[in-house]
This record gives sequence, structure tokens and C-alpha cells, in this order.
Amino acid sequence: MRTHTTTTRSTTRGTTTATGTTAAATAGIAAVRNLGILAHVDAGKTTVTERILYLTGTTHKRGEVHDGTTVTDFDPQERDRGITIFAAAVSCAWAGHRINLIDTPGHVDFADEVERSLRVLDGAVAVFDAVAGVEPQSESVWRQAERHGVPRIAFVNKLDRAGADLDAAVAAIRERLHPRPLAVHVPIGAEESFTGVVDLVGQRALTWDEDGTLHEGPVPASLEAVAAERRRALEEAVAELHPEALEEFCARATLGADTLTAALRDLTRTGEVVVVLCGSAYRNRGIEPLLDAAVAYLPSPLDVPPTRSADRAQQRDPDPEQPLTALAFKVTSAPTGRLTHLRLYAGTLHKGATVLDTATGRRERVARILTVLADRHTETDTARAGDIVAVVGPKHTRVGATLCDADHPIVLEAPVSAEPVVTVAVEARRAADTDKLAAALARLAEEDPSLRVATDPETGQRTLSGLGELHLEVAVEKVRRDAGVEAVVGRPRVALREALTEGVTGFTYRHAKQDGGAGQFAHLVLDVHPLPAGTEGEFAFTSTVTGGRVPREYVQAVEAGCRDALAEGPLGGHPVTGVAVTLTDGATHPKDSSELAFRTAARLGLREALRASRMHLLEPLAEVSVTVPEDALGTVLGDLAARRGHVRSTEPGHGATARVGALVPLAELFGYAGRLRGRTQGRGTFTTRPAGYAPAPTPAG
Ligand SMILES: Nc1nc2c(ncn2[C@@H]2O[C@H](COP(=O)(O)OP(=O)(O)OP(=O)(O)O)[C@@H](O)[C@H]2O)c(=O)[nH]1
Ligand SMILES: [Mg+2]
Repeated sequence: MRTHTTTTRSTTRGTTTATGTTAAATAGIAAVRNLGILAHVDAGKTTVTERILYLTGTTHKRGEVHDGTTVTDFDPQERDRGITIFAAAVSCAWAGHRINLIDTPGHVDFADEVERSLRVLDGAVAVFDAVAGVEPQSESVWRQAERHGVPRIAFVNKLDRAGADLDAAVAAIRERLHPRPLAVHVPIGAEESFTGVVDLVGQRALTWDEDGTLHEGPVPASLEAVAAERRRALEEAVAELHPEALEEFCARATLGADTLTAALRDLTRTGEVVVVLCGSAYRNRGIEPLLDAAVAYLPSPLDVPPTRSADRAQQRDPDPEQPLTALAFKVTSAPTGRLTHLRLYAGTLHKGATVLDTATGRRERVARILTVLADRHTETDTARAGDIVAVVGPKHTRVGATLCDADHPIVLEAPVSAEPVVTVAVEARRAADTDKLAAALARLAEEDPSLRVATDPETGQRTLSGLGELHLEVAVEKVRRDAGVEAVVGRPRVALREALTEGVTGFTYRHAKQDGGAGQFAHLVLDVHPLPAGTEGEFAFTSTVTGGRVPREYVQAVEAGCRDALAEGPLGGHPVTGVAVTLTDGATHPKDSSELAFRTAARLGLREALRASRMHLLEPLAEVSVTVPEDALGTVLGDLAARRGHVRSTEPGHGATARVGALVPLAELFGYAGRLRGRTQGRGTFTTRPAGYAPAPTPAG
């Protein structure tokens, strides 16, 4: 298969063997790495990605985030704002391996992009800021990766910064993320004079000169003792966990580099350890060893468990000969047309092929297959199991759909999308643009399932909901830039939920309709109660009906009808959460009962049962982490209290700063950025992440 045509510069630096298209093209699936770069906002993900593209010869100059010249932050808004908004996929070649890299956004409002990316990745590089250590969003994305079972290595970046501290970062990883981080580097020099690393596995020094050229040499005398001690500790930690390494360790009282590498690979893939490397992406230091480590330790598509269908009934191996199985994890509109980004799990996709979209049931033609380099593409004729590519052709395929061989249909589990928590009303500035705005918003929501477009039933206004103020602001701006429609945006409101305070037992509902032809009959008895606190999920359904008084297919229809009812609660039409429904009894009619009748009965019955119950409103909470100069701490704490915030921790930060952790209702955080800037003369920063729901204060009256 042809990959992106990368010409390897003859000066390819690094510790590896030659890189290049041919090697990557002929290498099999074992030589593919599908990797994500994950971290808190500003840790340096895009800069790391940029340096990787430069070193692999994919680009010929180093772009900078602050100049708006990076490959992966190619959207105009990303360039203006200096942050990543959309996960961008890039392909490159390193040491005979093909690396498909996804640079993800760190801002919490775009967490859904990270989620969709993690669904299709086999491994990840978690980037940390050597001064800030483990920041809140790093913790969130780490847990996300854990949930997906994606093995990780860590890169502690920004070692050139004043206050950079690798050991402290490793300690923070151990404390907050993983019990066994294993640093394989010792920094050479510190802060301004950070020039390289001692590679503990290879027992050598890697240093970079000012223009970023790598030199390999012996461990400097001043670090020999430290390096020997840390290498020893590394060997012991590995031997303790890895039987083969232990055997060698017992026999020879030491571990060879090859054994160490092989053991670290196994332990990374099982998630038992996290290999920690360090460097300074901005100063071009530490990227070659990071690439080597990604190739050596992180899994190929062959090393991850086979893909299973959502219902667990089918399994596909990463084999080009098996029936085509691919997941659409991203849909974007590009000048070249609508692009559907696919991860192939099995089979081979040929240009011109017709495939089945099992979500829509439609057949879609794949007109072109593209290897993606952020906003540029290279055409290819085939893609195989393990690959990440984009295709042109499918017209109706949505994010999360499975594309497969029509003779061997399969449905893969779709990525789960976060529920929007913030809503604004949007209206076209010019009435004539109303339809254009609606179409543009609909297209956007198709690309980003965490955006929802709806019509407010009371006001008839069009609303846009998303994960935060920035998320919505970016969406509206995108509509303006891409579709040329100016929108007027209302004040943000939080998305409320409804929950039971006290339910009802033995609620009877009879649905009987007789209007000529076949009638509808269903009789139900329901117990409706709040789910116990701490229960996962929003809805639990059980049936205790005995003696076949309600046939099984009707019981399923009742469950579906209950879900319908929970979409709109009695207090204000908000989704209802935390409900346990038990179907305790029921009756059927020999002629007039049907699944439809039972579903309708459950929908109407549960709706009435909720009206008869005591309900309360829930509002979204955010976990806020504020870093402020110490002298502004008092005002900031007072302000958080006025916003109904609960301060949970106050700890000293770096320099004369303090870090405050608080739980604050999201509704109180609108405009907080400006307020914090004002109160701290622009020196305060804050991050938030969703922290579930809590009872909302009852409005007066
Ligand atoms: N001193 C120093 N600054 C760095 C380093 N790496 C990145 N930066 C700077 O840190 C800032 C953020 O870098 P990005 O690469 O955009 O960070 P990111 O993680 O992609 O950020 P988001 O995508 O917005 O989450 C930029 O101004 C970079 O120039 C480094 O090694 N040292
Ligand atoms: Mg970025």
C-alpha cells in the first residue's frame, strides 16, 4: 500500500535505523502504530506532534503553535486561539513503522473529540508539563484511556522551563494516575541548560545541540552514579513483574538492554507499568527517543484484542483476508467533499468498493481513499486491517457507524457521546439566513455528536447545546466562517435534569383504544423509584411479572416505552435520570395487544406515574481548579463562595501561587474567565471538568 509520500532526509537523526516510505509500505500490520497524543490543555501535544512530523520528514519546517503555523492545528480558529479544537490525524513513517498519530485537544469542552479518538487508537502518549505536573484534564484523559484499555507511555515535556522537575512529575503520576511509573531517562542539565537525557535502557547519553541535532555519547561522569543507581532500580522493578526478566536477573544479577526493552513492552501493553520519558518539544529535545519508545513499547493492531460486535456475538481479527470491518469515528467537511474517517479492524478496502453502513442500512460507495496529513491528503488504492484512513463517497454515514462487507454485516460499538450541559438560543442575524443557519448547524452536529440542535418547545427558538461556553462559541464562529451566516446567540443556560424525590408503588395504567379495525390494549402495573445513590446509569428496568401474564416481547416493549417517557420529565421537559422501574403485573387482550400497544402504554403510564411522584431538578456541577497569585486568594475564595461553590482544597502552587479546588454549579461559571482575569490582573487561570449533577436550588414560589 502506498502511504503518504515521505522523502526521508539523508540527515535523518535519531537512534533508529533508516525511515522511509518503502519500509513503511512493505511492512505489515505489525509495523503499524495507531497512537493518540493526550494531555491537559497547553502541555505541548501539538508541539510534540509538530516535531514528530518534522523528524519523520513529513514536513520540512517546524511550525509553532504561537505563530499559527503547525500542521495539526490547521483550522483558522485553532490558529487564532492557539489551542487544538479538532482531533487531527497524521500519518508518518519512523524506523520502518507507519505511525498514524492523532493530536487531540486538551480543553475539556472538546473532550468528546478525545473520546472518539480513543475508541480507535491502540496506544497513547500522555504528555505532561514538567512544571505543572499532573493537571486536572490530564487526569481526565488518562481515565478515559484507561476505560478504553489503551496502553500509555508518558512524556514529561517542557524540561527547559524554570521550575521543571522530572522527579516531581513522576511522583505526581504515581500519586494520581498509576502506581508504577518507570522513568527511563535522567535529564542532563536543567531548565535553560537542559541539553539531553541519559537513556537508562541503552546506558548512553543523548544530547541535542542548538539546532536540534542529536548526538549519542557515553553517560557524563557527573551523572554516572545516579544513572547506575536508577538503572538498577529499573531492573529490579521490571524483574519483579516480568518472569523472564526475573530469570535473567537471578542468573546474571543484571538485565541486558534487549531483555529490558522486551519486558517493558510486555508490561506497557498489559498496563502494569508506565514508561516515562522526558524532553523539551519546543527546543527539539527528546523526540527521537519518544518515537523509538512508541514503536518499541506501544502495541500494533495485532497486539490488541480482536474486535467484537456490539452484541459480542461476532469477532473479527486484524486480518486483511477477513470480511471488511471498519468504524467511522469522525466525519468532516473538507474542500474535497465530505470525509469519513475510518479505522479498519479487519479486511481490505479497495477504492471504488461498495460497502454496507449497518447504522443506516444503506450501501455506500467508497470513491476515494485518502491517507491523511491533517488538512492535506494523499490518495491510495487500498487500505487494510489496522489502518486509519479517510474516504470520500459515503453520503449518509454518521460518526459511530460501522462500514462493512455487505455479505458479512456487523455492528461495532459506537463511541459514547457526552451529554450536552450548556444551551444557547441561536438565530440568524438576517431573517433570510434562517434556513442556511439551520442547515449549517445540522451539518455541524453531524460532525460533532456532542453538539445538539433542537427547537425550544415553549419559545419556538432554535437552540444549540454543547459541552461548554467555548464549545458553543467555536461552533457559532465556525458557522460564520464556513457558511457565511452571522448568528445572534442568547445567554447560555445549563441543561437541567429531573430526578425522583419519592416514587410510587403499584401504579396502574390501562391503555385501551377501539377506533375501528384492530384496537390497542395494554394493562400495566409499575413500581417507580429513585435509583439508590451511587448507582451507575440513568435507568434500571426489571420485570417481576410471573405466569406469562405479559409475554417477553411485550416486556421489552415496556422497557422501550419507559425510555421514551424519560426523555421529557414533568417539571420542565428535561431528561429524567436515576429512575428504577419495575413491571410488577399486567394483562393482555387476545386480539388487541401488540408491542406497539405496550410501548405506548409504558410511555403514557410512566409519564403519569412521574407526574404523581415527587420530583426535583438537578443542575450540572463542575470541578474547578483555579491557580491564582497568593495575594488574590482571598477575593477568589470569596467569589467562589458567592457562586455557590464548595472549596475542597487549597494548596500552594509553584512560585507565589495557590491552587484552589472547588465544586461549583456550572450555571454560576458563565463569564467566570473574565471575572477571574479582572480580580487577579490577568494572572489567574482556571480549568473545569464535568462533575455530575446535584439538586438545583428551588426557585422562589
Ligand atoms: N518552554 C516550552 N514551551 C513549550 C514546550 N512545548 C510546547 N511549549 C509551548 O506551550 C504552549 C502550548 O503548546 P501546544 O503544543 O499548543 O499545547 P497543546 O497541548 O497542543 O495544547 P491544546 O491543544 O490547546 O490542548 C505553546 O506556546 C508552545 O510553544 C516546551 O518543551 N518548552
Ligand atoms: Mg494542541
